[in-house]
Amino acid sequence: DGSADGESSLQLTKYECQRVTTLDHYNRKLVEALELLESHALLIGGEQSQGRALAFKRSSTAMKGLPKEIENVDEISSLRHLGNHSLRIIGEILTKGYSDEVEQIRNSEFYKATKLFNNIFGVGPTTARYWYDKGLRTFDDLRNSEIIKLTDRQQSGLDNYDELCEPVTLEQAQRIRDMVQNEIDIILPGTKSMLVGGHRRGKKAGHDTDILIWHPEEGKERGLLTKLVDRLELKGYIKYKEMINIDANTDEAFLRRTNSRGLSDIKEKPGKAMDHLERCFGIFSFPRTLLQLPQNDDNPSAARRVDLIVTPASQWAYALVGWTGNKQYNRSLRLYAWKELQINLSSHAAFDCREQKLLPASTEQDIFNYLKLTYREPWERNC
Ligand code: DCP
Ligand code: MG
Repeated sequence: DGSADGESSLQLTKYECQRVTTLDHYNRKLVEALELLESHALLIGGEQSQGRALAFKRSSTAMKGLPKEIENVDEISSLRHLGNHSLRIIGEILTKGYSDEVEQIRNSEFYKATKLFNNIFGVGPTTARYWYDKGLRTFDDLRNSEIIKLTDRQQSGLDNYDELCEPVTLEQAQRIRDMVQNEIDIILPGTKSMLVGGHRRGKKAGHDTDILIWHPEEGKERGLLTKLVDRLELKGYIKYKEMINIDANTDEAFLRRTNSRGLSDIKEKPGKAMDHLERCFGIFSFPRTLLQLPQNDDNPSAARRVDLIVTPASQWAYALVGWTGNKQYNRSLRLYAWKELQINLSSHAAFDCREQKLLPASTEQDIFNYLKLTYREPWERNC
């Protein structure tokens, strides 16, 4: 950033989206500790803790972005990405191999119980903390509790907990995508689908399978998701599902999101542009053969989390960037776009607020060009 300070100190770009961040990096132990602190801060909750969580996230992504293993805290003390707290933790780990604070949190009753609850599909930090405050600690406590009522989503998450903890390998995700493609080939020939999320970024194992679906001819995708889900349901593949933003792309729905001057919500401040993509997410149940798992006579199928997202063709490139992620990459991309270029970016579109115009894109490369960023491959977006 212009400040050349004689030392051989390490440099990092301001925003994560300006860097290359791959799954492999040099500072695993430090990143693990900072990520634990981030997750702990989120579980504590409240505005202040959320700020601290973001600071830990910024520190951990900085460590992931460094080109070498850090041996001495002086090497990174001039980086503006690291706050005092993070620097102190890093220094401690570098000098004695571990951090007292991190280990204390890791072994605390609060962290263990809330983390366990938070791992259940449908349970966010607020609910995890609420249950902890009510004295609950284990799954048995949840099942036997008379003071709490699980939502259908949480009940389903709890019932399928063990199978949902099994990682979804890339091969399994590809087979699930192939199966979905076969179904949409029957429903509407010409429809396309691809694996997005962590698997597209090169992860060999994910917590779910994210599939983006579209038809090259705008509008043809309408009604598709409902038909697809109906077919999957008939096959017995769906254990629990939630459909959101169904028919979000009908003309009426689009007009409802558009104010009187004809400005849709993306023309406002960033963050206001919600994701209106049609989506079905839930817990699916696949024959073990489909997943190439060893046969189990007691249980012929295995539960997996699946996200099916449908995008109109005109929004495909933006939906692809958004659903490829990762989450922090998106956050930095949107922040950068707004702060540096006054462009409001979402999973649907980008709106240039200076020029007062939408920026149509047909490839990811188009979007990077608009944003004046070097193109990053999906596996370089793992911050
Ligand atoms: N996404 C997002 N914000 C959210 C949820 C999702 O930006 N609140 C985007 C970024 C994610 C992508 O969607 O990378 C897929 O979401 P997942 O939760 O499935 O995350 P990943 O696929 O990246 O990781 P995992 O391997 O845990 O599934
Ligand atoms: Mg995923």
